[in-house]
Amino acid sequence: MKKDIGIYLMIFCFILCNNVYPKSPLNLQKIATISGHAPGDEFGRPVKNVGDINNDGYPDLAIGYGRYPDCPDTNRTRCNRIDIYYGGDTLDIIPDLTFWDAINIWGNMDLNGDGYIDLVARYSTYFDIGMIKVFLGPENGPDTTADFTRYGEYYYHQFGREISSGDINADGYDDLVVAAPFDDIAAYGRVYVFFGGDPFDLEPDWYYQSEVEFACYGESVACGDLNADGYADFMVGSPHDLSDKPGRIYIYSGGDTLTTMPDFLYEAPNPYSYLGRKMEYVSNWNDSDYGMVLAGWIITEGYRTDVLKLSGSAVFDSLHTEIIYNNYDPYDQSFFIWFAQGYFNNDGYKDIIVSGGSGESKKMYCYLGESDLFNPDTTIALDDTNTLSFSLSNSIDLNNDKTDELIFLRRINPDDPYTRTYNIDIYSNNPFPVSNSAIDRHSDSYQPNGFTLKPNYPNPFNNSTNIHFYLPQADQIQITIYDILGGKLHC
Ligand SMILES: [Ca+2]
Ligand SMILES: [Ca+2]
Ligand SMILES: [Ca+2]
Ligand SMILES: [Ca+2]
Repeated sequence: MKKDIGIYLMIFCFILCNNVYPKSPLNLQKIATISGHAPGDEFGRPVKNVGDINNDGYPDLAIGYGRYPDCPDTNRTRCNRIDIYYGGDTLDIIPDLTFWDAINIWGNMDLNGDGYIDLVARYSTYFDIGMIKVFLGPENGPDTTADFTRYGEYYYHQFGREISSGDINADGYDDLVVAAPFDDIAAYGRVYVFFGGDPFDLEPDWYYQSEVEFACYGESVACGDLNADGYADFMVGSPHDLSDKPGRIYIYSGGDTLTTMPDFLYEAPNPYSYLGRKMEYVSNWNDSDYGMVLAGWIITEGYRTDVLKLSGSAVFDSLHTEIIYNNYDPYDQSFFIWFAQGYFNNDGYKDIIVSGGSGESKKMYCYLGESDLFNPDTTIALDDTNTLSFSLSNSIDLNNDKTDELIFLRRINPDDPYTRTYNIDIYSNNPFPVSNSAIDRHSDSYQPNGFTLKPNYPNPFNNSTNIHFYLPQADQIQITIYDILGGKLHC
């Protein structure tokens, strides 16, 4: 009997200890505020982590204006503008590079395989045809002169409204997925894939147009490896915004060639679900080799927002789907409208933060990995009384210390269009210095602290490849190349 009690106690303790096992805490501190230019300028649309575009080892942050009042072209009273802020051990909050008239920008991709991050930006056109420009990243630092330009095909096509990238055919070059979810006929929606290469070109290698009217196919797109076969897969959301049909997620498996037949198709169980308006690919969740897709939708009953969780696996037929209800606040209609993933505390597990609520009750639901995503580990409420309204914008490791910073958009006087102003607040679990004066981070003046060896490019390669390295001072060096078994090949 005594022994039995001991076992029960052990089991009880195991359950209890398992439940109260402390995760590494999230202790966010505000490290910087970047203010907009003028009331009503829509500062903070968009906010993007574009990757390390000036080749100094620190990821760089893009922040846009939707209605900037002081345009270089004086015929216009408002224009779009996107600024890039270079990351660093000390952050300065002075823009380093400006893309005038760009509505949105995407980075973190190398389309021509030269080891330098390339940028793709979206621009407005007459009749909302849509246009994108590609800026290949040169060795001597980024520039704002476009290398390629492409327009949409139809009026109101909104070409470039959403863009994603990944190496879909696993040839060492990132590929570009570009959506045009509307048109002037019946909003079928069309998505294009442009394979990367050297030389790169902006001629589509794959496209598909929905056969269903008002499908808005491409209102969201995402890219990533769901079945861990080394080929990035791509996903297309088709929310049927303009009809009563249920929303859909199409998944196309990456490979050496692509077909227009999806490898997996998920349709929401209810009409007016708008599944596919918003979609995120998540890598490395709970240390899994397989990717995961999260997609927001509306459950008609109660008009509440929930999330479809689609977990990757080796075989596409058996992709596992679950519906994540917001148990914390079942009537939260804004759940999953804003989203960020990254390494926010210091435990090395991928974390997810989902924002929800509205106005004064705005909350951030934090799922600090490892997590099943059904119950948040903690919630954050950043709103100040009455005048402030926060939304989560993005994450980026600005000082490259393996802890991602969280970027929030703060609106002051959000209900008054004449005085509404916007600030960007940067929070971190590991604060670092911020300077109000400009720090020169151009790559030609970059002095590395220590030895850095960059990945070779192209990779794979035939008879030659380039290997970049940085030294803190000029010195004699020796490079030795080993094969995968550790045998010395070349010196
Ligand atoms: Ca950088
Ligand atoms: Ca490149
Ligand atoms: Ca490729
Ligand atoms: Ca950091």
